[in-house]
Amino acid sequence: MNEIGLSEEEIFSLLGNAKKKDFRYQRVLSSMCTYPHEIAVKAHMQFIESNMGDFGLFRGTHDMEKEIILMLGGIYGCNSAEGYLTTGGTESNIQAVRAMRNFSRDNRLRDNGSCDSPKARQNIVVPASAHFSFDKVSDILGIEVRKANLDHEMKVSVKAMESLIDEHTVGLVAIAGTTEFGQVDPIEVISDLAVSKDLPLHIDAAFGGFVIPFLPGEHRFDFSLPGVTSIATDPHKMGLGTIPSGVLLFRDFGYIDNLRVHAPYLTVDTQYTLTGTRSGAAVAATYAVMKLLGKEGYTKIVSRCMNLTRYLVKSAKDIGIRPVIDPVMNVVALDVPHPAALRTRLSREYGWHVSITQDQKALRLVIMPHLNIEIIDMFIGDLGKALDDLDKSQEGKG
Ligand code: 0PR
Repeated sequence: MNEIGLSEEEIFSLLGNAKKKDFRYQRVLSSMCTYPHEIAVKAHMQFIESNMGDFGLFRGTHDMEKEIILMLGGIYGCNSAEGYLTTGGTESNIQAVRAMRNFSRDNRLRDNGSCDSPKARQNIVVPASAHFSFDKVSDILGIEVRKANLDHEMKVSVKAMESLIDEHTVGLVAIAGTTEFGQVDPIEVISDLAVSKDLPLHIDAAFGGFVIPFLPGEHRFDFSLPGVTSIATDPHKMGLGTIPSGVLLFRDFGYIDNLRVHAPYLTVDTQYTLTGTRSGAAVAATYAVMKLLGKEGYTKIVSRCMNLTRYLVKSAKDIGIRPVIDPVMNVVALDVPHPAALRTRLSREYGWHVSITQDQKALRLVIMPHLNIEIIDMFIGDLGKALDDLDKSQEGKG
């Protein structure tokens, strides 16, 4: 650390240099984040000091948080949903599984009069397409994460899920908007399975939560299905809020109450969150952008992203590349030869940031609001060139 403080001018020069090294989103097709909406930035700044970890001190911010939960509960089919703002999908998933685990522990306590851990490890059953945050869940909570196979459309096979359930299963997870394919699992059927097995069902809608409700077709994924007990959705992805902002919603207080800890020093004496200190700025940002856009505004944004996605898929088909599945939302996996090499070439030679699927078999693109037709045209042009380059280098090898 420097002995004496620098001048503001020197600081801004340092910040400017750091900023120059950061990529601009315009050439990024690998990210589920984007520029936050202008109003979200303004609101964030206005509430920059607000701490939701001690919300008794920040009642106005807390009222906004409650209203976000009410608004999202409203579009997710449950006006009485409970919840709070997290740092994103990872925290929401950890907390949702922690609630399931505690729910099952409390049930055992009630049933057996003892909460001794069962000899076998507890488990949850998730789709094989689950985000890697569930591997963190497993590590942190010491729970086995059983991964059920996908079908040819990259949706989880409900039969496979059912076959993995046993007496040590504490809950199920389904995904509304998978990280790699943007696919929605057959959540209606999984909800029935959860009800029949008397297990809680968490929906990871970190990406899809701000997309699916604004798509024309109907993909049922929310509390309107009786088995769904919790939902994770991220304003800092398609919600156009600021980073970090996720939302975790529970069907009712009975579930969130499984996360209660006594908080003796605070203005409120219980806490349900994972982190203590929490950003009130992200609450204000989410509230502001949701109020400003309303359903109409989000529908326009989603519809623009879907048009761009369809345009990208058509342009890719024109150069002989097909998507692994027809896109359901604005995430596309393209079936290309040598995806890993292509990704490197696109980045090194052409300055594009794209990703590949876990199995390394497809190029993965996320069509976020920072993209437009001109950018997609440029990208497809460079993709064609990069494929030709690769063809030539393969021929050279042959
Ligand atoms: N659940 C799903 C379905 C996700 O896609 C993600 C993140 C998460 C949970 C975890 O969310 P947080 O990262 O907010 O905790 N999906 C993206 C991914 O891992 C996140 C991302 C965003 C990655 C921007 C890169 C990037 O530039 O691919």
